[in-house]
Parts: sequence; structure tokens; C-alpha cells
Amino acid sequence: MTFAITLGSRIRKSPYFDATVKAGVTHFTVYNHMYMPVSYGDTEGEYWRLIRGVSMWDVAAERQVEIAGPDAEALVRYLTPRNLSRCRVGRARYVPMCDHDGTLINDPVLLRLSEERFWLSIADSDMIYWVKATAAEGGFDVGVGEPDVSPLALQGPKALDVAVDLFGDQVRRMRHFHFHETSLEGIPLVLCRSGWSRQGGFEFFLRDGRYGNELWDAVARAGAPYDIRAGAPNFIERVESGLLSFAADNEPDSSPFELGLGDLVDVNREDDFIGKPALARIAAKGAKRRRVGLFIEGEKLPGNEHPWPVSNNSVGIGSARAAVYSLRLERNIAIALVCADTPDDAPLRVQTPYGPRDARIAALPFA
Ligand code: THG
Repeated sequence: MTFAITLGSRIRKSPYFDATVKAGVTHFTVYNHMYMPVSYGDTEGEYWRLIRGVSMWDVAAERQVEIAGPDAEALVRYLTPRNLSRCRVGRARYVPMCDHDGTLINDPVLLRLSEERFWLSIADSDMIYWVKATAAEGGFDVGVGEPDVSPLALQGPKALDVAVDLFGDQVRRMRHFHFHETSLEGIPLVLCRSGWSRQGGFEFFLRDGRYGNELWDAVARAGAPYDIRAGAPNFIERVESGLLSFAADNEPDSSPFELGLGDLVDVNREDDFIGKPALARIAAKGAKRRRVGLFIEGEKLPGNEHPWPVSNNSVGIGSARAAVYSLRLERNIAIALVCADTPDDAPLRVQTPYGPRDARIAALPFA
């Protein structure tokens, strides 16, 4: 089967769009109403470059919701169940956001740019409406908007070498989730040690979309000695690493507890936040599902196009949400949501489109 995606104004192009086309992008997904590259046609090469070298990704679709004004901190605290008592300027935090039922509705990275200015770097859901409505209904004195900011990710064990060549030795001292404003050849950006892989790296938050191609080319030039290529958020690596993919891994009613984000929820906070009573109830009662790894037996499987049903002694207990053949472990693995009472050693079966397969629970991240 071959499909094409029709380009049109309802879906937005990234400032790096032309650069990624030039680099040979073959597959896009749509994320936050933008085209986002997911493949350049070399699944194995892209994976091993991320594990052993360095890769550059157009992740402009991770849009920023900016909250600025005297009540910015109060609003941010109200929007997430995470305790932000020690979030200083220049620091980022992974902050689940929930609705009033305690359901996860996004899992952004929060950046504190100044005392009164924050970015929520969002996953795939329309958070700007939620944040605007919450601000207006609650009478918070803030402005909420989507600034012209477009992240470019540099990921892999050699990302640090490329960043040092671009910005100098001081980037070696940057710790995970620390950031600062800087520029590259006059292009304004925020440099953050972060990214959606466990291989290490940086994100360049481009501050002016007119310079997308220039920034892309500057990074590509600096990366050339390290054999950098265009890549994309990597499905295999993220399943191995157990990174949550919002909307892929969760059910529409999943709470952070069942997704492994319970440590980021503080129901004992003194101040109020959206979903607090519901989350306190779920915390007391226990989550009904849990997110686990699976080893799936048998021959190499293609990635799943939809959740695959999982059963225990012929009783349905959940689904494999993200399944893939691990090139590193040389076996099929998956991230699954299963009933909370499923024992770790349960003999499971996964209904794949290629027939039923035996499976068992594995710890996340995969070793
Ligand atoms: N970068 C930026 N924005 C994003 C993402 C990103 N927005 C959407 C999506 N990705 C958010 N999801 C995640 C999930 C995990 C992490 C970051 C974003 C992550 N987790 C670390 C871990 O699990 O080891 C650390 C978590 C922590 O220390 O709190 O980095 O990739 N800009």
C-alpha cells in the first residue's frame, strides 16, 4: 500500500519543512495540526545513528503555549498536578496535565523563561484552548498565546560534540532540563538539554520561523564531521526506553497513575489544581490499569497500526499500544496497558494481524 498526504493550508508547515524535504523525508505524521517528519526511509540506519552517533529532528510540531503575566506562575501551578515549588528560571520540568476527572490530557515539558513567563512545550492535543479558558474563567492576570517558536532536536551520544562545536565548551556543564537564551550565527534560540530519547542531546527552540532553513543548515554543517543525518522521533528507541507517547500509549480516560507518571502527581499539595479531588480518589483506590512492557514471541513483527488486544487465559485484559521489533534486543517488544491486577508472570497472548503470539510482561525501560 502506498499513500500520499495532501498538503493544504489547514495543516501547517514547519519552518524546517523545505529543509526536511531536501534531506529526503519519506513519511510525515500530523501533530498539533502540523506535518511532522517521522521517517527518511532508512529505519535501521536512523535507529543506529541515534544509538551510536547523532541525528537531527524537526520537532516544530511540539508547539509552545506561552503564559506570561503577574499570575503566570499561579496559573501554571493550577494547570498541573506536579509540585513546582522549586522550579527556577532556566529550568524545565516534565509536567502532566489532567482534566477534572484526573484524566491525562497532555504531558508537556514546562520551561520557565522568567519569573512571569513560561512555555508549555506540548504533545499532540489542543492545549491552548484549555489554558485560555482556564485563565479567563479563573480570572488569572495573564496573556496566553502560541509564540513563533519551533524546536529542532539534536539527539544521540555525539550530540554533545556537535553542540560544543556550535556553542563552545560551556554546554558541557549544562545539566538535563537546564536551558538558556542564546543565538547561532545571529539566529535567536533557546538552547535546552532535553529531547524525546534516552540517548542524550539538546533541543534548539528557534525564536524566529524565518530562519528555519538557516538553522537547519548550520546544525547539519556542524554535524557533518560526526556523520549527522536527518532523523525523527524514533519509534523503536522510544519503546525500548519506555518514553510515553501521549495519545498512542493511553486510553481516552487514562490517569497519570496508570501511565507510570504517578511520581509526578502530588495530591498532598496545599494549593489547588485541576483534577485534585479526582486524582486523590484514584490515588487512594488504586489505578485500574498499568502501563507495562511486553516481550512478544515469534518472528519479527512490523510496527502496529492500531492497539493489539492482549488476553490472559482467553480473557481480554488490555492492549499492546506500541509494538515494534527491537534492533538492539533482537526481539519483539511493546508498551501495553493491562488490568492493574495482571501478575508479572501471567502467560499472555497478543492478537496481532499476523496471528496470535505468546507474550509476557517486561520491565520498562527495556534493559
Ligand atoms: N520536547 C519538547 N516538548 C515535548 C517533547 C519533547 N512535548 C511533547 C512530548 N515531547 C512530551 N513528552 C516527553 C516525555 C518524556 C520526556 C520529555 C517529554 C523526558 N523524560 C525524561 C525521562 O523519562 O527520563 C525525564 C523526565 C524528568 O526528568 O522529569 O525527557 O521531547 N520540547
